Amino acid sequence: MQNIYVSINHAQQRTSKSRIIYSKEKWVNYMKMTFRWYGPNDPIPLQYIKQIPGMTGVVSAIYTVPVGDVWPREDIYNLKKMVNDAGLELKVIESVPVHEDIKLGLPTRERYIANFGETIRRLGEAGVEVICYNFMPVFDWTRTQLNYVLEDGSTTLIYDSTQIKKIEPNNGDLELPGWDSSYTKEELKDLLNKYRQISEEDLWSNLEYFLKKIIPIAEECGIKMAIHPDDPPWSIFGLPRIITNEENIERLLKIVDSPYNGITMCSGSLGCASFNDYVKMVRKFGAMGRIHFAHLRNVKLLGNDSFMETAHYSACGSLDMVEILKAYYEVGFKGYIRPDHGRMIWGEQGKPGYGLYDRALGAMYLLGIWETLTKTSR
Ligand code: CS2
Ligand code: MN
Repeated sequence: MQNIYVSINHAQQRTSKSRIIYSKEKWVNYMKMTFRWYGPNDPIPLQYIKQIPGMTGVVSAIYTVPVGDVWPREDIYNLKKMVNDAGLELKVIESVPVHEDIKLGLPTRERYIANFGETIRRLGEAGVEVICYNFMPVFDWTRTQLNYVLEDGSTTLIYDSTQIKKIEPNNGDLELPGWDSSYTKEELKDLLNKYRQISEEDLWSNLEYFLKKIIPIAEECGIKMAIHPDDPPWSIFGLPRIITNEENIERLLKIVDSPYNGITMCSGSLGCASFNDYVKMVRKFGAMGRIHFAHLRNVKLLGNDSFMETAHYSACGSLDMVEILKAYYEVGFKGYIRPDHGRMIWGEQGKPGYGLYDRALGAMYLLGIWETLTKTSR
């Protein structure tokens, strides 16, 4: 009993002396901390996410609809209700997938672009503000191992370029860790063959075609489109990749010069290439008001185009999180932010990169830096 009283008195005293008012401070309104959640099948309960201090919402998607189909209103509202009932917001969707026929520029793209537009409208009706998407042919993020054991016993995702170079995907036999392909061997072979005729410039013109149809709809609905950079930001398996560096992002932004045509600045994706200066890009694109969503995680460059993902803490990787957040702070970033991939720690089992613990640590670390910046800068 006594112990309890002592500790309460102590806490009260400290609070009154330093006048800490936690919830209503200005800095909380600057950027909004979010967490990626994979829907009802995610092993992490929404309530646990809500328990992370400073969490305003989750970033999620409808995972049951085939790529290219319109998202049913009912599914969108069910997801929103689930999230809201847990006291969280659903303002960012990651991702609405872009059908391969759009990236390939096939005549069938008309139908898929129309469907994408309709999904934007429906998400707008549900109060969504930002849609994250990517334009990477066939493969999303690519790694060679998902459970690389670090010295401290935690596990992480790594990319070993020598292993990637040995893979010959064109025979359709490709097995990549984490790549949950819904394609049969024949379909994959066929798809990769179709891309053989697609150069980088072709991919640019297919992206242009898509953006010119989609951005006006996004504008009408008040939804900010935020393209995710390619991960890693270079060509793999001979497939073109274009959202890779500062120059190309600038080119993308000019295709439709609208604030609704923006980017998801992913530090881990852009930062694993030594040719990218992530901080410089945040300052540049942030000042232009074109960053709508920030993914923050650290990576350690291992040389030779290889890298590993690390804890968010600057000392663990090659990126300086304080410099990064300073850049966001100084450009007056008011968008959504999330810790990106984390390691698996404390024996947690789950989706590699998307466990609760290390991402929660990441979120708190990022908020700590942010709070410090708001109280020490002017
Ligand atoms: C990755 C991607 O870095 C990341 O966030 O996990 O899968 C990302 O979610 C998509 O490329 C966005 O469309
Ligand atoms: Mn990312």
